[in-house]
Amino acid sequence: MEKVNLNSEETNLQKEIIGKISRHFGKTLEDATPKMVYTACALTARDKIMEKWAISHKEVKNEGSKKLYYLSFEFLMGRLFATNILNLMQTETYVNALRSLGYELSDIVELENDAGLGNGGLGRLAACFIDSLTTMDLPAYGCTIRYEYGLFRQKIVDGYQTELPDTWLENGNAWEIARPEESVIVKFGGQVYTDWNDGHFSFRYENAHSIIAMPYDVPLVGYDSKIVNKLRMWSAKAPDVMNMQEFNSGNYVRAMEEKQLAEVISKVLYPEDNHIEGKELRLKQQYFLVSATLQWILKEYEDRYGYDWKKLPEKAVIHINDTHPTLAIPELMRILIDEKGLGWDDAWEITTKTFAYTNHTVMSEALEKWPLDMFKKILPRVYMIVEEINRRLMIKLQEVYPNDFGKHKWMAIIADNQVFMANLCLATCFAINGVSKLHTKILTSDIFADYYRLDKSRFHSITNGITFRRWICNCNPKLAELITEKIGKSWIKDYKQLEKIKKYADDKDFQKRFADIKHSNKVKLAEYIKEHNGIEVDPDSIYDVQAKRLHEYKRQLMNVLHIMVEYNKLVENPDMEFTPKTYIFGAKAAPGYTRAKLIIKLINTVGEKINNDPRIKGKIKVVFLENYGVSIAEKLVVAADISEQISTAGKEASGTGNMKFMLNGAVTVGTLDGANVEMTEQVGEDNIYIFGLKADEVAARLKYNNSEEVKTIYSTNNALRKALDQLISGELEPENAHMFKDLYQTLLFGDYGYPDQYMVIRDFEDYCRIHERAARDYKDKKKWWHMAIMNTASCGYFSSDRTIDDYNKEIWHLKPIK
Ligand code: 26Q
Repeated sequence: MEKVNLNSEETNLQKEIIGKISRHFGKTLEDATPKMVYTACALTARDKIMEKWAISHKEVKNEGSKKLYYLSFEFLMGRLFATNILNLMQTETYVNALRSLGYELSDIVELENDAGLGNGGLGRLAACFIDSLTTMDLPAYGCTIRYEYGLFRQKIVDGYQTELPDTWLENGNAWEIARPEESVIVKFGGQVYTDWNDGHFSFRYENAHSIIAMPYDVPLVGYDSKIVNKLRMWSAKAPDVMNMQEFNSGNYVRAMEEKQLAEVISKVLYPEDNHIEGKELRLKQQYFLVSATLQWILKEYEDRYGYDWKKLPEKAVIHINDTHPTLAIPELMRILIDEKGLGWDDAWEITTKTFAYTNHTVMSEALEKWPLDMFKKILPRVYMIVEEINRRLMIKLQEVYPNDFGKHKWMAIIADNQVFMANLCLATCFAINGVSKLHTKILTSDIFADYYRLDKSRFHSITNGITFRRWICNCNPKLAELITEKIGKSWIKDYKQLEKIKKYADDKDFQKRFADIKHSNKVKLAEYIKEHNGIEVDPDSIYDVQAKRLHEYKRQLMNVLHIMVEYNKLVENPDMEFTPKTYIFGAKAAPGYTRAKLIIKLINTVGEKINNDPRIKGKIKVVFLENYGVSIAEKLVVAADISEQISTAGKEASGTGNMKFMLNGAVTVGTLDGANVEMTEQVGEDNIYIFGLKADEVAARLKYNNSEEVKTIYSTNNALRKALDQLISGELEPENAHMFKDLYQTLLFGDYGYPDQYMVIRDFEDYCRIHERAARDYKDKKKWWHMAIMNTASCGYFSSDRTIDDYNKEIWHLKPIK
């Protein structure tokens, strides 16, 4: 064991850790496994947070300030230990205490399971928001489901994605505190009876099926902040351990089955993003979360302020993260009317002042709608309320758009035997926002245009952001230190300071140090790749990374086709001028999205072929990293030279991965889509590689069939044609030449006669051109590091602190706790 001189704080921590190992596991330090050491460390950090929490809780209660409830079906938190000790300003203390015990902090943090309770951007955004809110001392609660299994674990077998359950709770969760005493009951199904009592209607609910919602709280610390917020995660429990009637009549299995059926609600996260299937269980999950959360919100309010419900909007703002928690709207109406005795108009006034809604997609297949029959069956009383909201909406629409029935139908909450969740939000919320300038423009000029015309003042554009604490301080500590050395540490909380780094963009010494940090991150990633993929990659090659969900609109397929083109050229001419490249992918595909899974197979097949072809002398390597998630992202963003942000323009609402790479000094190859547009504004056109059709050009092409344009490109672009033909020639998979036929077909002929829906073919030439430019620039080291540094320095605007500041000024109006 290394002899380390500890200060008194470190000595105390060392003792605490040993104490936890002994009291929690009944082991001595010598007998403890590294996982036990991790848990012991986490528990010591938790103690510090709990102490802070007790004080903070009292302060927040005393001040009686307005609170934000951020409802989201996803909170993609990742690991918490490293961020928690960073935010407690204790990282150094842990490094030294652990070293004295014979452990490295950097090894210990790797033993925590990711909390992967989300699919991608939307879930990670919620996690970044809660970090910023807390850091800015704004009182806020995240509200979500405590999925027993988060997003599936991806395993690549023979080049194919396979899915395994994500058993993130297997070793316990050091960060959560169960609160059984705050459990509430959520009711499903049954019948509603209407009574007429004392001059008003009342509603009786019979034969409903009750499920217990039990909360688990995760306390959240901000960076050097005063308050502790929390993430409340609801877990489903059967009302009785088992149905005693069934049990007593000898039907033991049946009794246990019922219990399992109830608990299945919080069992697993749905792995689809940007594509929706109306599954009954998902609807139940939705009602489960919102009903439990609203019961809790109203109880908190009632305990503190009594029955003056009209003041609710002054004390609580409820944010709906995409339409998934929209049922919160009719649920609040239901509770106010049925349980608190308010009339419709009063309840409606309160509801419309309490909810705000963020849209995260314009893709039609991702707009939520529910079959009426299913909705009615599972939520009979809530359905009655939705129907009444819709009835009143239709009366209003007839006034403002007389006899424009097409419009009425488009704006209706109920139409074609379906319930349209976005329209319920649009009809109700006092604020509606898009997540980048371009996205908001598309919302207000296209899919939400009719609502926008009705009342423009409700619409906001608030560009997404990322928390600097995780996405640079934690994952790239050396770069964070270098920045702090030059401009002081205030930039960590004051994003505007970051641009002070611009003056070092051409400084020789700074460039060298910046480049050295990147290089050492690349070496680390190379080791990871060697260990996990068995592939040798060269840290001096260009690391070109595309890491995000696999979706056709994100165009991983265009990336692979381009790699094939480069490879073909090298095979033909092995001695041509070529900067060595390592192409790295990380991507999960929704388990039911066959084409996306086929693209993963293609990446791996092409990779196999290229990585093992001696003719190209290792000048290209292709790596597919298994099980992409928050923790792998942390390793990738710090090591990338080039960040691929190449979605079909108009499709990616914002993107946030783009910002993470930018912050860590990668240069973007991207389309003018989502937040890339604003990244270009911030960093300047010279420091980003923009290519491809613009959103309006794409929209124009999608209006009519473009077979001719696609055909012409196919016949004139020889390199592209060759790569496309390789998909069906059997060259890639000699055993099964038809394997990739679907990809070839969809690009050239389309699913419904519309070829190249995502403009892979039409953007291809420009994409190749921009790549050539980037590779040329990479050789000019002075130029390259200037660009890289400018990216980091221009990223201040994309701090989620700025985003939260915008939300707060425009929508929430929370006051920081003093
Ligand atoms: C809904 C109903 C049923 C099953 C699944 C879903 C579902 C789940 C997740 C629908 C969509 C999602 C996730 C969407 C998402 O992550 N969108 C991304 O949000 C980011 C944050 O705003 C943006 O940056 C991305 O552009 C957007 O794609």
